[in-house]
Order: sequence, then structure tokens, then C-alpha cells
Amino acid sequence: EKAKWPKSTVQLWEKLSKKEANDIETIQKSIVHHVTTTLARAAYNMDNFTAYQAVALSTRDRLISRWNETQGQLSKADPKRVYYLSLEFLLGRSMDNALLNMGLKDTYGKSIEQLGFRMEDVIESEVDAALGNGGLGRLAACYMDSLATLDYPAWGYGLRYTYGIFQQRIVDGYQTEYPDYWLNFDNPWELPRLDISIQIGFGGHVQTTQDEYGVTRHNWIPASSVQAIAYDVPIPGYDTGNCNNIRLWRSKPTRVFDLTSFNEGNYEKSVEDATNAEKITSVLYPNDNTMAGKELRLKQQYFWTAASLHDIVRRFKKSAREWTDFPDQVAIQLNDTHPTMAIVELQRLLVDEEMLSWDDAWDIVTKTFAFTNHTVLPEAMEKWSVPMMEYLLPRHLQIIFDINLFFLQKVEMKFPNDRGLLNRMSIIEEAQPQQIRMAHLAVVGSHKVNGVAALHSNLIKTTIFKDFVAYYGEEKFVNRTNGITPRRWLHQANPQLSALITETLGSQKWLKELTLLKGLNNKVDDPEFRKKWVAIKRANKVRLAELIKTRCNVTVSPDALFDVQVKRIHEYKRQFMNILYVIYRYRFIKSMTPSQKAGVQPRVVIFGGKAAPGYYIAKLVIKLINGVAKVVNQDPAVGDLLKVVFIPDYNVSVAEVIVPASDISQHISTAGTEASGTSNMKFVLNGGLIIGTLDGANIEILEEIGEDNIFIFGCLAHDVEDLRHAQRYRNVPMNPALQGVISAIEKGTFEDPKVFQPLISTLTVGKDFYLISYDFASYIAANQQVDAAYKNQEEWIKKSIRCTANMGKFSSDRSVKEYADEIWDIKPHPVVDEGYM
Ligand code: Z2T
Repeated sequence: EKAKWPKSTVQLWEKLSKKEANDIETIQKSIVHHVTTTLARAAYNMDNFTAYQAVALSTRDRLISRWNETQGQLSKADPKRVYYLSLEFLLGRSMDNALLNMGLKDTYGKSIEQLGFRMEDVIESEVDAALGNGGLGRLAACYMDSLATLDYPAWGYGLRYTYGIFQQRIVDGYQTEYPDYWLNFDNPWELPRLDISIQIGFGGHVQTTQDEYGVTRHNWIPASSVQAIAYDVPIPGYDTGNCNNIRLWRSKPTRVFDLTSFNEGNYEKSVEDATNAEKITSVLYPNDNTMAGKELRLKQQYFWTAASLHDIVRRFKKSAREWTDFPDQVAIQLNDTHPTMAIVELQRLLVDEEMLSWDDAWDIVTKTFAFTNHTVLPEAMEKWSVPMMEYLLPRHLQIIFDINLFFLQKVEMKFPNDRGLLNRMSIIEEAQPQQIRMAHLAVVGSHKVNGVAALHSNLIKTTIFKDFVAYYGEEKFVNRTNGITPRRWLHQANPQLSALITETLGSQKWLKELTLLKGLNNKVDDPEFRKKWVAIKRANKVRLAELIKTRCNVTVSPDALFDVQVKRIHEYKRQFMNILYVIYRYRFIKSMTPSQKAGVQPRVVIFGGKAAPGYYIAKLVIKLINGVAKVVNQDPAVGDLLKVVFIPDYNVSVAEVIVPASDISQHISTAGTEASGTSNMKFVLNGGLIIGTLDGANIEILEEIGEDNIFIFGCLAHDVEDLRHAQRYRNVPMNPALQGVISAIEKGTFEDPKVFQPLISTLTVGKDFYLISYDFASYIAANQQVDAAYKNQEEWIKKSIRCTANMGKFSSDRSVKEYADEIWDIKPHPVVDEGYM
């Protein structure tokens, strides 16, 4: 149309679409405009939430300009893009982040202050987008921030769940779950693209025919279908005009297809089918590091990967390139095995619909995909039963069997007559019924496989993917140590510390080049600087103490040592060991004379985190923590020497308050079980010391900050197998200190001991799989070292500064660059500001 218009019309459009100014008056006008028109409210009869909505809408206008401009310029230039496929994006709140990244927070703050509102209150009104369980989902969110900040052409693809991770409330010490209906009010951070709708099939049968050349063709005829509708979430980079996109799919019933379905004439059944279509994107599965095997979950996975691939292929086809160019235009990263069906779907599209030969198609597929593994825990490995796959996706099952056959034939050529090897490497596990090993399929269909920390990447090469390393060679298996975005996890969550760092280093450059923090090392011996440093930590602790008062109704002293463990509740993370030590400490204090008590370092032990609703033992750990808290917190013999709190409903926005306020935090998984951990990085970046095992990224943090600034204990990953063996087959006695603690629980010190028996049994009957007893002595010792070190406040503050100063490596900018350079082969593409954004 543009071409047909007279010049004057084009000029008018250009003039009118130039961006609005970002001065206070223009912004205030835009806010008031949204109050009185979009929200249809009276101008000054409104609460914080209405103010939030208006500020959000005004922010969104500016966000969309950038998004439009970025997407427009990228469509034209059409550089190679990366597509990050993740079932989880744990974004948290958007407004504060968007304002900071766009450099508009101060102006908006002043604007709304004059209008009678405080920025903090307005920010607090936003509900979290909690479309993730924990580390994996938050990692995806940090990577999206870094990709945009570094100007990489990148899209995320995920699902728009109606219900995010459940809300946790504590009732009588037990976790209870409530649905997180987060879309109750309009979500200003998404752009519904109702015009983008893709039909996704399920079930049915495969029609096999011979084409005119005698080649066998397979045509999948699905029995039913649903629509995928796109919702776009703009992700603004920090200090750049680039604004990337996360496309989230929502399922809707199809209108045409089901009119002819077998339910014709059965109205009620037809309505039921329509309702079932909407169920696909209804709820996020609440399991972290476990696999449930539910049919609806497999439907989610296929629905999402098919819609995403269709979208990617459609974009590629616009450019009229050869199919062989596909891997030069498209890189697809698989965030764990959840999107592995994308491999099969692309092979199907290329072979069945685009008529490529199997080998040409497979070459394109394997050059396109790369796969990130996030765990070695056997219970987390995705397996789908063959009958379920056949029923839901019959053609895909055939393709999986073909991929497997051709793969195993090649293995046989390289390592002849090793039936055991073929069995171990097969994508199909010979069980009753047969199971599809999604991790094997992901490895076979990708050109690179990575772990998420150095130790973990080595472990996968020697355990779950050992045979694959022997077959493919070492080069295919690489490490990409996780990272976190310093924009959200320092600049936004800890504004005072951010300001002090900027003042000290002389600019904000460090926020894009985190290794510049090294400059803080010079300041360690400056007492004035240390004073400012500790004052900020103290202010953050006061803020957390207020949150604890509101959420737990417990008064804690900000002068005590704040000891934090917040993360998903899982046996391998050993919150159980932490609370057992708290009991040990409690009993020790109780045994003291008043003068001995005077020497005790007061501690507040802070827990937070959700247990999967079906994870009985994890839920008992929560119950025990609350049982201990109840007794300890009201014991006058202990007073402020020890407090225990469980902060309910831990999520991203609560983490933003907790992370800057810790003195010490606990990252104490049994060595070899935590793939990386990312909260460890967040705490240390904020000058919080950590106590941890030699596991995941703790090891690399130790290497960066030095052994004087971290408290390490426990066995080595290397020794775990032997220790478990000993634990099982020789009657290793329980650590005596631990034995004392267990006896106290069994005597009923913390409510009815019968309740905790199954939990205690994991140490005895269950043979202490996570080696709590073995590690307990060194855990006690490490905690004593913490107390001793904290006594020397000036030295402690120095450690704290050195922590922050040496965390540059753990910026997600570094991680993302490593993926971009050596896995995706993509280049930054900064947008040009032509006055529209
Ligand atoms: C998850 O959050 C993680 C691993 C999973 O394996 C699943 C989920 Cl939902 C299937 C975590 C790891 O436990 C953690 O160590 C790591 O830091 C994080 O992923 C990001 O890589």
C-alpha cells in the first residue's frame, strides 16, 4: 500500500509515528490518558493497583515501539536467528525491569510521585509471571535478557499457561497449593496476535502411498486438531534499542475441523472436545527435576513444538532460500528434553511435506538443533511410552523408530557385535511397554550437547552420555556454565549497592561488562567504603525483616546473622540436613550456661521454596521446618540467639528482596546432584557469602572468589558412588551428633513424632541416599567457621566485597556469548534508531 500512496500520505504517517518525547510532562500525560480512557477511571480516584495499570500501559507503549522497530528491521535484514525453546519462562515482574532497561525509571518515578504515588508501591502491585518451576525457567528468562541486551536476533518460544506455578500457603505447618490464576486482570506485558493461528493435529493414522517415482510417501491424517494462538511478550535489552520477543502459544478449539468430527450430532460431546482443546495450555506442570509421564504433558510438548516449528519454517520460507540454507538462518536451542519432539516434527515436515530425501532432511535437522541437559538425576529423565506416542502421534512414532534404526546401524558399523552397547544407546528402552528415551533422541538429533557447569558437563560425559561420547567424539559435548542477569539480580534488586558500585567505578559500564567489578577489589582496604557497603547490607536486612514480619509474623533482629536457603524443596538439595543442623544448634544453645550463651552468634535461619504437590517427603521437610520454627521461636531460653522462619510462596519477586539481604546462604546438595545452581551466583554477586558443597557452579565460584571467601564442606562427587555402596552394604553407624538430633525429634520435641517417621526413615531404611550422615560432621564444622568469621566484622565485610568483585564470570551475558559464538553461530544485530523508538 505504502508504494501506492502519494508522498504526502507517506510523510504524514512517518511524522505521526515518530516516538513521543520522554520528558516528565509527556509521560504524565500518557499515564493520565490511560487512566481516563484505557482504564475508564476517574482521574484522581484510584488506588495503587490502578496506578500500576496506567504506568504499565504507558511503559508498554514505549516497549512496543522498540519491539516493532526491532522486529521490522530484523525482518528486512533477515540475519540468522536463534530460537530458544523452553517450556518455562520464569519472568517475574516486568515493569521495573522494562523501565530500568529502557533507562526510563527515574523519569517515571518523578512523574508518578508528582501524581501522588510512590514507585515502590506501584511496582509491588504487579503479579509475577510465574511460568516456571525454578532454575531452568529462570535461566531462560535471564538468557532472554542477555540476548536482547547484546543485540542478538533471538526469539523465545513457550506456552502461555493460564495457571503458573501454584501459590503456596502454609496451613498447620503443611504446604497447601492454590491455583495461580495470574491473568485475572488484563496482562499488559503480552500482545495477543489473534491473527497468528496454527492448526495442530493429534491422533489419527498414517496413509502410505507410492508416488509417481515409486517412492513411498507417508501422510499423517490426524483425528482431531486444536488451534495455537500467539501471544508475544516483548523483552527489552538494557541500554540498547533492541527488543526481542517471546512467543507463547495458547490452545483454542478449532472451528472448521471439529464440525466434521465423529461427534457430529452429539452436541455435548462436541462442547467437551472444545473444552479439552483449551486444557492443553491450562497449567504448568509443577515438577522440578522429576518426570510425571502424564498424557496432557506430552500433548503440551507436541502442541508447543509443532506450533513453534511451523512459525519458524513459515518465516524461513518468506526468504525463498534453498532448504540447505535452513541451518544458516535458524539455530534452535532445546532447553532440556521437553522440546525434543521438535526434532521429529522438523524431520516430518521436510520428508513428508517438503518431499526432501531422508538423509538430506536429517542433515538439516541435526545442523539446526542443539540440546542443553540440566540434570543427571534418573527420576528426571524424560521417557514416553511407545503406546501413548503411537496413539497421540502415530507418524512421529514411525519417524522415531526410523531415526533409531539408522542411528543404531551406524553404531553397529563403528562398534560391531556389541549388543549391550546397542541396547544401552537405543532411543527405545526395551521395557513393558517400550519407552522412548528423550535424552537419547535429543543427543542424536543435535549437533551440540551441553551441560550447565563444568562439573556437570564432565559428569554427563562419563555417566548418562558416556557411550555417545565414544561414538561421536568429545567435540560434540561441551560446557556452558550458567549465568544470571546482573540487571535484574543486582541493579534492580539491590539499587543501593548498584549506585555505590557505579559511583565507585565511575560509570554504569559494569552492568554490561560484569568483569569490571574487579575494580572493587581495590576498595577492600578503604574503611569508608566498607562502612557504606555494610550499611547497604543492613538496610536490605531491615527490608527482609519487614517481609518476614508480614509473611510469618515473626520478629527478627537485623543484627543477627541472616542464613538463607531458598530454592525448590528436594531431597538432593538437603533442606533436611539444614533443619537437622538447626535442631542441633538449638539443643546446643539450650545446654549452655548464661555466660556461654553470651558467646553465641545470633542467627536467623530463613527457608523458602515450593515442593512438588505429589512429593511426599519434600512436603514433610516443610512440615518439619515449621514444627521446629514453632518451638524455637517461642523458647525464652533461646530468645534472639536463634530464629527459624519459613517464608511462604517463594517466587521471583520475593527472591529480589531475599537475595540482597543474606549474610550467608546454603547451597548444600550432595556432590554431583545439582547441575549448576544459579541462586548461588545471585547471592554472591550481592555480597552474600555462601556455604556449599563441591557441586555444580559452587566449584567455579570458589575458583573465582578464592577459598578464603567461601565455606566449603562435604564429600566429593567422585566419592559418592563408593560412599553409597558402603552405606548400603556395610552397616555404617549414623553420625552421633545427627543421632542425637534424630532422637530429639523421635521424643516429640517438635510435635507428634509419628508425622516425621517417613522422613527419618530416609536416613535409615532408605540408606541415606543423599549422604546426610556422612556430610554432617563437616557441615557442623563449616557452620562453626561461619560463626567465627562473622565475629570479625571488618574481615567479613572484606570477604563480602571480594565476593561481589570477583563474580564477573557469572553474568548471563558471558554464557549467552559462548552459546552464540560456538553453538548458534549468530552475530549481534543492533537496531538503528530512526526516531521511532
Ligand atoms: C530445573 O529447574 C533444573 C533442572 C531440571 O532438570 C529441571 C528443572 Cl525444572 C530436568 C535446574 C537444575 O536443577 C539446576 O541445578 C540448574 O542450575 C538449573 O536447572 C538451570 O540450569
